[in-house]
Amino acid sequence: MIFRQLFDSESWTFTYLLADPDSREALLIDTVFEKHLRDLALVRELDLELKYTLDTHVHADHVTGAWLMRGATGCRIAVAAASGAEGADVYIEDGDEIGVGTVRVRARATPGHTDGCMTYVLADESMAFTGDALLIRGAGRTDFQAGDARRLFHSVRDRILSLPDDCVLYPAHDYSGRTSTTVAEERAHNPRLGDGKREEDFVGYMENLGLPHPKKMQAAVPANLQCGRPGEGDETPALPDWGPVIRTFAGVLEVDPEWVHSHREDVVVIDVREQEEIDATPLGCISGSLMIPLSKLRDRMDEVPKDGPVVTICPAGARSAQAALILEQAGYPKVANLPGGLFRWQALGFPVVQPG
Ligand SMILES: N[C@@H](CCC(=O)N[C@@H](CS)C(=O)NCC(=O)O)C(=O)O
Ligand SMILES: [Fe+2]
Repeated sequence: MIFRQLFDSESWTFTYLLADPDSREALLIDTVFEKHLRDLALVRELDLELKYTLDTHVHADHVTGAWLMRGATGCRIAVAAASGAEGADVYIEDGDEIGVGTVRVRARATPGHTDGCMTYVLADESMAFTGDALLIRGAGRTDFQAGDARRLFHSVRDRILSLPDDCVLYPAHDYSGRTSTTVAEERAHNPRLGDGKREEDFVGYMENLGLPHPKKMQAAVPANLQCGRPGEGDETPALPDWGPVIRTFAGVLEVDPEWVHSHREDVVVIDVREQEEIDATPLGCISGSLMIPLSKLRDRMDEVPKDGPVVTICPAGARSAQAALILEQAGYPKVANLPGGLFRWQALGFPVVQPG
């Protein structure tokens, strides 16, 4: 199985990518709205076809990226029927199986943090995605969204900690840098829910957490009840629209070389090679390029026009990626790297001239 754990440092949320290496089909558990382009980039770079987004529950602290993902990939949105969310494609009940190719998860209703929480257990019970029912050495709060500490106690004890000892548990959040745990570990060391802790202990613990409500709760819950559909006027993570531009998983904006070739007149090309390098290797350059070595770019930025599209280039497209990042961070609204650089440009049969 292809498996990745992703993290959103704003909401401390984990997103999980699961995919079948043969069919290349994938599902994403608990996507985050603001991380849409990152997750999309990973799916694209791993050459996967996203089939489902799957949310463990109606989150109170962040908006799901499910609606955006469906729009971008045509995937189906899956949520628990008991979540009350509208606009999904698949409504999951306790015991249902969902998956892609050989990667299958079975839903276990684990209410208590919310009344629609699901834990998704991999078919061989080697992994489980517990949402906010079980957190590492903790548990999701039970003071809103129909939360119920007694219910959560039984959900976790009977439906999560009853899994095999070595089942690895992946929560939806961690607030101190921990990433996973196991059933045996939580049974031995969970201070609220581990072996020997009684329901009354747990209820007392949960009634006295004293946590402030999540900052985004007022907006997040209604949005998640619509599977993350943005409201009117809400800002959505979007790619620039001045050309066929993507953002890579590395965070770099890249533009299609063919488009640059056919729109050469509209684009300022910045060649960031150092002079010695140009002298030493007769690679040629794209006609009309502005020659600004990467090492001088920060000092010579006023030579780069701000409004029009700017495309950075170097032999292999690596240092020019850094140049694109520098310009983007400096506020250039239309900048992108030329992936593959001059080598690819020439391999595509596009012309170069000798630098003057
Ligand atoms: N400070 C965070 C609070 C996050 C929060 O309350 N998270 C919920 C999950 S949605 C929880 O159960 N937290 C348990 C804990 O913090 O121990 C925010 O504003 O978003
Ligand atoms: Fe939650």
